[in-house]
Amino acid sequence: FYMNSKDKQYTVRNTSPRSITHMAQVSPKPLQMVEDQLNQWGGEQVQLQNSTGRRRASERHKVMALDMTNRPRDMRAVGQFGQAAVVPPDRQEESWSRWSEGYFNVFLSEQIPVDRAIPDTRPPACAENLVHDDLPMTSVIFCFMDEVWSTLLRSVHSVLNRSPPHLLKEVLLVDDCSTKDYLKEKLEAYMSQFPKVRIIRLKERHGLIRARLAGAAVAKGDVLTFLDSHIECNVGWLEPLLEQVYMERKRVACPVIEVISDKDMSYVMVDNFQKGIFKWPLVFGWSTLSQDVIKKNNMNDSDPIRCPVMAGGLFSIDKQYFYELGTYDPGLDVWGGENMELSFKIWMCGGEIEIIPCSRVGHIFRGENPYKFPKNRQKTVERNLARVAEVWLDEYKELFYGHGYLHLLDRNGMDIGNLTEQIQLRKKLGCKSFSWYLENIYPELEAPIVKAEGPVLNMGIRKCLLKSETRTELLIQWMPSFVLQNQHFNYSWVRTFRQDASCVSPHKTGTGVAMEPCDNTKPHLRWLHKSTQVLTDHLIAEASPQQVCLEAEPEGGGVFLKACEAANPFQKWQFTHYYAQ
Ligand code: UD2
Ligand code: MN
Repeated sequence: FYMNSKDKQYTVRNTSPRSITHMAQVSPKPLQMVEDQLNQWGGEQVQLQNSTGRRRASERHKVMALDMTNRPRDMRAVGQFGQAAVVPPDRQEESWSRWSEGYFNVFLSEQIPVDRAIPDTRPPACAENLVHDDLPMTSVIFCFMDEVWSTLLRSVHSVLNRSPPHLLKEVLLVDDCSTKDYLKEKLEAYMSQFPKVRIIRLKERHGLIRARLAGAAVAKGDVLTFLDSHIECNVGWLEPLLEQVYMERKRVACPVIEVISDKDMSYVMVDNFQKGIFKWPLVFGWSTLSQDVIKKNNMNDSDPIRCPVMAGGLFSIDKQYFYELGTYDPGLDVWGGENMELSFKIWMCGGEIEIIPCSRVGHIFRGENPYKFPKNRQKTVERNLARVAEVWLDEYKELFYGHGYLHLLDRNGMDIGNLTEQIQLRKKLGCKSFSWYLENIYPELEAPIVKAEGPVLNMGIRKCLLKSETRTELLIQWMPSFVLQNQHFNYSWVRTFRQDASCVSPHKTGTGVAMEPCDNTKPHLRWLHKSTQVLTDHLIAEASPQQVCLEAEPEGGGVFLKACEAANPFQKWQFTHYYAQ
């Protein structure tokens, strides 16, 4: 259902560096037609309809028009129109027993038509938007490992049925070495009905990341569109993605990811104005734009939203640009972290990531991965994230390690692989720094580079620490009226206690303390320190077998290590500034 309205005169936005012919409307939603169709279908299932056949313009946003691209074959089928499906009482047990086949309600998924209609959840303005009629064609790439048959089919049908044929080059099904018989035996036969579908069988398990690369390598479209294999594309999902990529080839366009309930398979519309973000230690999440931002930028619910990071699964990218960027780091294993890697790479190397509210795709979010990790899942994701941190985060990688991944720094038993190529690629592309990224793309993120800094006051003697210029020992000195450079210390996220590149280290023998070159991989350089702006606490040498603490000599000018005593004020220290707990 793709309308090319030749009878209208369109003013063309003059922002495109490319030539423009004329424009076409994105899967329009002529209301009268929706209503006629609804009235013709009738039935109590269609609760979204307005049977009067007329409605005021102000009511329009309340109405979710039904997907007209795909007139349901069976109006009364379970789950039709994206509604919740119910397991009959006598099939409950069966339904539960099949949950772990995909970690969602596999039983219900099987009852639902593979080409069901879903409500058109786009903001009303979307149907009136124009797109160029010479948009590039895309290859849609699905990678899957043991995907449930019914959801895989529904994913493919939603693409075939709701993509304008002239924009869909092909659908690539990259089978990442599935073990299920139905995927081996039936898939070719089923898909042979659809000339645009190609199946690629990987001989060994590649993992999601390298499977995507295998798909990209054989893709014939000018744009690559990656999708998870348990999704449903909504009406008009493709045109706005391609339009954005076409307008700016370094723009990576993501649809709004809506929710297909894992329990009842209903299609759930998500809130508007959400963007992809991360929190430390590189955990993906969503954040709703504040009213201030929306007002200040005069934003409508259909305007693209700039995202610091993408969720990972669903996006369109210019194929040549993807290769210019060096694709994904091929050293990433199986699953996880690749969305961070690609996001940082895109922003820091001159591109941009946007969520396009006019493009909407439902996705089944699952509580567990229905496939095995060749190694352990936790270790795989950690390793991937450490690669990303080492290549892209500059000095901010300490925040990543400090928020729960300190054990990765010691590198005992954890080989994160060779990074030379990735680091060279970053240089070759002339990418900006991570601090540029934080300042310009993700200013809301709290990312103090150290936990605490400034002169360090001892609570017993009320003097500050000083790094001697001539000796390796630390000394204690009266706080002068001006702050000496060698009184300025940092307490870092990786728990080193340092001045520039010198770290405070417990002497290997005796009770003294000395400075030595910082090295984050050395556990003996770590200190536990829990002070805040108002509370003071100890500095505990973390690697010492007995708890030893830094203590100021009550009389002299030195410091030494002694067994920790909770109430001893000479063991309590306070930095001048604290940035985080
Ligand atoms: C999210 C992303 C997913 C990916 C992942 C982090 C969305 C909606 N999904 O997790 O695309 O970015 O975060 O890496 O943003 N698969 C393989 N081989 C494997 C493992 C998985 O082909 O070894 C397939 C799998 O069948 C599925 C896709 O990769 O189609 C994504 O896996 P997922 O659905 O388990 O990931 P998800 O949605 O939890
Ligand atoms: Mn998924």
